[in-house]
Amino acid sequence: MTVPSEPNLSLLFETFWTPAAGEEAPLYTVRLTNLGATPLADFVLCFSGPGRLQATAAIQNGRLVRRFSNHSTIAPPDGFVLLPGATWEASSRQLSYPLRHWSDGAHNAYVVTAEGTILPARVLPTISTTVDNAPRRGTARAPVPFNPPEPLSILPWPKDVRGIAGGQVPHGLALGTGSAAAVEAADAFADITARLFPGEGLVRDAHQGGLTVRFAERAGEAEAYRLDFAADGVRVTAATSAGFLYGLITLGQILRGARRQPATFLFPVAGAIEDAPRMDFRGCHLDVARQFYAGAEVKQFLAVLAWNKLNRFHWHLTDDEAWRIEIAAYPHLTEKAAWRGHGLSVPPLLGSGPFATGGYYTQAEVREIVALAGRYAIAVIPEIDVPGHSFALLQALPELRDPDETGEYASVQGMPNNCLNPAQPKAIAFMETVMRELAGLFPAGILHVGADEVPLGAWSGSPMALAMLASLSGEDAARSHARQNNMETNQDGADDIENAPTAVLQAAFLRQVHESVRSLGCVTGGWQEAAHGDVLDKGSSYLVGWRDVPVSARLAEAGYDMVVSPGQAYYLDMAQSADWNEPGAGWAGSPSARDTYDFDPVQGWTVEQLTHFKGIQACIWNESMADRGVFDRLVFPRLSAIAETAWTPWAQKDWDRFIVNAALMPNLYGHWV
Ligand code: TNX
Repeated sequence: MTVPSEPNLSLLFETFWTPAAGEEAPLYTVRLTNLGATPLADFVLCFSGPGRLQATAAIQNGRLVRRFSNHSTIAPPDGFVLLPGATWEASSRQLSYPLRHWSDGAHNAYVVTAEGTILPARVLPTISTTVDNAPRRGTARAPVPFNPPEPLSILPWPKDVRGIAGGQVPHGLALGTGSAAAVEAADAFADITARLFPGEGLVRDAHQGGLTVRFAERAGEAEAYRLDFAADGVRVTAATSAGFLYGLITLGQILRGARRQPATFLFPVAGAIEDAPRMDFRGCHLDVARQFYAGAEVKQFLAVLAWNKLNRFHWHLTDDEAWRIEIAAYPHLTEKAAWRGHGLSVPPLLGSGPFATGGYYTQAEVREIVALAGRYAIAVIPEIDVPGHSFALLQALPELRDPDETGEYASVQGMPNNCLNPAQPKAIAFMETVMRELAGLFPAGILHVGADEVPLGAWSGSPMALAMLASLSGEDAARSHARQNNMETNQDGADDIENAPTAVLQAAFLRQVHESVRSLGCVTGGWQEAAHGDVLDKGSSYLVGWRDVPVSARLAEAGYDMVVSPGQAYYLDMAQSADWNEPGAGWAGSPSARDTYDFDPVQGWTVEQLTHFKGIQACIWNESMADRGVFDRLVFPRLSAIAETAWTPWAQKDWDRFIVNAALMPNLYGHWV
């Protein structure tokens, strides 16, 4: 790879979106301007972002050289020279889906010359030619009124608050000593507050004005706690370090509220809070494959989760776009599949840029993160997303493919041949090894194996898989499946595999993987599609329902333990309104913070179905989270809305109280509106 060596060349890349109007198809226009002093000839232009051209899109004033998922390479008409000051404009009306928000457009672009020199361009946010274009970034905060619905700043709101009377607000909390569990919680609390609110001195000694906090032990529910307020101090009573930590977090929130908004919130000198969570599983998922988050960012995020009393971190470690965890037995994975870049085995995608971009976590770093999460009362659930979503992995380890596979099928994201092969013994052995290494790293003993979005045409050109299918479902099924190969219609969307031969093969794969997870003494997690073929043992597995709202109750009815996370309410990558200038995705809708808060995850569930309800989860997919300002806008305060539904009794939820208290909650990167 050559680094730019043309000091006189400077390029500007702009994109424009004109929505469909009447009979007229939509129009996506890209514009490259030469702001330098040297003419540019004989080049191709590469760009990527969530939105993508169709595989065979026609280009006006140019030609499509290559489309790989959302990475496009186009060339100008033959003989074209981009003179200093001049602009080349090309366009297409054929996209896989219409752009809905500014963040759907290209986020990165570069030129490659005939000699192979890479020239990065400066990229501006995609402009709509029809509506307001001020791209929104940063967390929105409601103003804090003088007369709040409740005079205490707490989120999620506790089960029972009684006899509260306000008094002089202390400057901080002097944490006493107590049992090992209390000391552990006090240390974790000091650590969390130092991370989230550095310099505020929430924890301070008595000689610096800290109010005395005493600890008392009691038997009872692990995550429950009680706070007793008196003029000379506060007593925290709990059964475990998690309970003590949650008591301290409530106390810390009350104190911050009263110090930062003294006209609005009080600090109690009398009264009590008795609290315990509504749900056992209070989760948040983070995709670190599409965008990479360094260990430091993950640790900071864990502190944010703890402050919301969330207790499960679903760590989406692999996807088509990258593999992010060191596996000792397969060093190629992180050498190759953790990086995207021009000419690498995974090209630049989702705006990641021409030069190697990405990263991974070593096992030592994973242990550190898991240990920190444990101190914050958070169990970490790693996900290895298979058999679909495995393009990066298969680029690093092509020997896991069927060597005689021919033809192409593609995923909904336009990824070619991206599935681990159920009939390839090396692929199964790979999974056994990976699961064994993970079981040693993640003490919570829950291993999530994905199983989402396997394309309808998966394995349709693999003789090994077709032979397996013939033996499981007969020759007719194998023949019909083979006809899915090289079908253009596989490109954008065909992933509804229920009752298709594809599901039979996926089930055969999952049966083997689940068996190895069970032999390690671990529980298997999966997305809802893992139910196809009904091969998971329901006593040692759980599913996450995501595609629509009714699916979770349906699968609970079938006996699966369910975590509810419908895209329509809990996918934090969805934009918060349908407006173009709001960032985010839109396939599942555009839930506002209010919509997310008001969503009832078990509405209409029967008593029998409710026995399989484990809890809820926020999902942070991030194809559209081009920068951290977009992350802060999309994730907050909706993360806290989900946290309050997970913790607070339904009858005690109150939007007006919530949105005031949300204004005092931390975000991750400090981007506020
Ligand atoms: C669907 S949710 C996916 C992800 C995408 C997400 C974007 C799920 C199990 N699969 O691969 O990132 O939509 O919203």
